Amino acid sequence: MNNRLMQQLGDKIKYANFSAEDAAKLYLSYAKITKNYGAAIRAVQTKLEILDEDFELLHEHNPIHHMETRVKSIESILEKLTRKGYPLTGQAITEGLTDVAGIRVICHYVEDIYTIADLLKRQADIQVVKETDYIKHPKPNGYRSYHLVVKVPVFFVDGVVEMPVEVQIRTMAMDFWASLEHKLRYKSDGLIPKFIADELKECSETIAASDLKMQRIHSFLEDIEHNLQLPELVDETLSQEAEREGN
Ligand code: 0O2
Repeated sequence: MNNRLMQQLGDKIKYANFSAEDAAKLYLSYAKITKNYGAAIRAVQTKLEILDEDFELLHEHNPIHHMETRVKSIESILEKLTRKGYPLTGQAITEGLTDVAGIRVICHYVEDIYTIADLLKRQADIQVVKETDYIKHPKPNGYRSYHLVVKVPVFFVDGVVEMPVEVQIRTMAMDFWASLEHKLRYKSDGLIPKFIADELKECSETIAASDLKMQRIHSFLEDIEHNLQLPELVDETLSQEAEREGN
């Protein structure tokens, strides 16, 4: 039985002092973890979908382009527990990690990120555990995103549990950058050559500048729509803006 479970956990898990019995226990915990954290993801995702729909009705604009969700893989959980010096147990996962459940919210514009974050944070049953603004304060490598860890109540058969969910909110452009950087880091075992790292950083800055320009154009178009001005005026003002910026 234990050997079969060990096999199911896969060859990737090669930790010293990790017995077949530990593996079997963890495997059983992981099945429950997948179910419970999956439920927490659905609870937060539904909130976000409702906010997006309601915002669209009120403002004729969907702040959310799309969402991606995942329960952290068992390999990734074991790697993180080991890195943090926690025991490889189900209890350590639920008590020590806050990113087992993850939702990535991809927005159209930078302003949408803050709109969605604020609307989620102000909900009475949402408890903000951690908030990091990597947009106002990008990481040294150029990573930009808005991170929230929230706790949401999930009603199980045995009672209610406040479950943590990590919500990463970013624009499509920021997501494009982060995906490539993640892939590069993964392929190069974390050691990205300096010239590539420099180029990535430059790309991140270009992307941030483009995000701001797109935001300005979008806000401008919204103003026009609300003020019902003539299309010729739109062209004129857009070209004036471009001239001012030397494009
Ligand atoms: P995965 O596979 O995406 O889940 P910790 O979570 O304890 O390591 P902290 O400070 O809470 O530390 O984490 P932070 O900085 O908020 O980052 C958590 C997640 O954000 C990461 O999860 C990544 O998904 C993403 N992230 C953070 N920094 C970068 C970065 O420089 N590049 C990219 N592409 N993504 C980043 P994991 O667990 O690393 O990976």
